Amino acid sequence: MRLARREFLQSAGAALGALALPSVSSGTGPLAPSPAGGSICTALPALPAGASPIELVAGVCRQRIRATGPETPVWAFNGTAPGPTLRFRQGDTADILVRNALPQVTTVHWHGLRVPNAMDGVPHVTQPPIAPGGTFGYRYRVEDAGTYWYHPHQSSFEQVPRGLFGMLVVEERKPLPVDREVLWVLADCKLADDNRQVEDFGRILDFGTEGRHGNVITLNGTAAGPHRRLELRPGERVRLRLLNAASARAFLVEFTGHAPWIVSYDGQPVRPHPVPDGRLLLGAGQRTDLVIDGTGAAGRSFAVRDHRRGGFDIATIAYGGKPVRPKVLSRPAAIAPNRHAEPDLGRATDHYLVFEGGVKGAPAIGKVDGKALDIEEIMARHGLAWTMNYTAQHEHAMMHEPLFRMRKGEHVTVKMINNTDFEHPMHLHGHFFRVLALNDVATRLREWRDTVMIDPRGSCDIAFVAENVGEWMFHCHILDHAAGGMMGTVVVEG
Ligand SMILES: [Cu+2]
Repeated sequence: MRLARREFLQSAGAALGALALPSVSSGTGPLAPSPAGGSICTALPALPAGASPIELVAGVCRQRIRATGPETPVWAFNGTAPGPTLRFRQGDTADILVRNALPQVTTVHWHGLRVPNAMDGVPHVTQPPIAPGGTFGYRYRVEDAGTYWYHPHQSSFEQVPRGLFGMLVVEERKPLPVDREVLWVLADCKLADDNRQVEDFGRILDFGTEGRHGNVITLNGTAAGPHRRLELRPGERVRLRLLNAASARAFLVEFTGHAPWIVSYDGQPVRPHPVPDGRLLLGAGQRTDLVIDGTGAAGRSFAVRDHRRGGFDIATIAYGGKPVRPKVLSRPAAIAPNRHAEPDLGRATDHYLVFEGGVKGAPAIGKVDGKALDIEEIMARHGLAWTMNYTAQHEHAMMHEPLFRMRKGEHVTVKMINNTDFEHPMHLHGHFFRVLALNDVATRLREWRDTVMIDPRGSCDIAFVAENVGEWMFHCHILDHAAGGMMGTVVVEG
């Protein structure tokens, strides 16, 4: 049924928007482009809200990123970067038609969602890439509530920083009681003086170091800075859904003057707890939901600061208006968890992943296409810079040998050992895992995640039950590292 529908969607082409399709229970459809005139799409029409299927068009547009000077050419979904926020309720069916109006092939991956393998959006592994002018229909049940995002998995080191990313929110059946919800997508882009994007994607220098960093931090698609204001009323409680969509950069965010509660990591609820040391580490691809209480008085303002950029103020929390309530609320209740099979460590199969390489790396040997080479040769001959379990693989190579195989229902631990001088946010598709230990120190909350930051020369222990059948990517979410060899797969056999 699903396949037949997908084939139909793929063949339906341009006339599809006019056809009466069975409605899906998705919430809000695509949002209209920004009314401020900041985003002008030269190629794509705006789409009506509530359309079914939701249509996502990846195309070439212009967007105001810096406040002054010309607009910036970007690649974006439906004419805005970030693309429209897709909202669903838990249990909905997502029915999304992706149309490729880019000059390159593409795909869309639904980061974090436990979708059937064929819907995962990985070129050559789960689907053929979508050709320019082509379409692909994604349809899956949205099982997990939380904060997710979508982005291409094709040449993601170029397509994501050009602007192809958006947030995907799945509302809980019983939402967390707050006065208001705020969505922040942090990212960066690399702009020249004339505001054009610097098109230096795919440099081995970036692949082999910390990845390609932009020179402009963006918040919801335009330049971040103290002029970006989050207006709060005294006593107000907001839920901030925070996503790092940068292709390489990590953020270390402090909400000065405030004590936010962390209520979920990567969409998975945790016992509400204060931000450790007051600074929230958000690696590439990660999300954190915060509950922020308006503890300030009217007229006060506070910086939201990124300490990874030497104290750069991303935004300002500014107070005004009448108090919402006389006294600030106490610790929020925990959000109901998503369904997770609990890994039993006593009967788990143990696996390991060792990462080596990088330009400052110790001498490392790895295999490329079956031949053992040292890392300098791997860089010079193959344009790759990293190994996973002593193998460097080209992105989405057809000949991928999986890192390891599991049977459906198998309980699994994975020890990741980072023998490099760089941090790596490691992302597993199709599953969430418990983070058991970082650098051999047990985590307090054993939180569920889909992307975990591993320190330079550090390690991480995770556990999960292999529930979702298929071949799944396990890769670094510094997208230049993924393209530079840190891109493997694991297989769950049915
Ligand atoms: Cu990495």
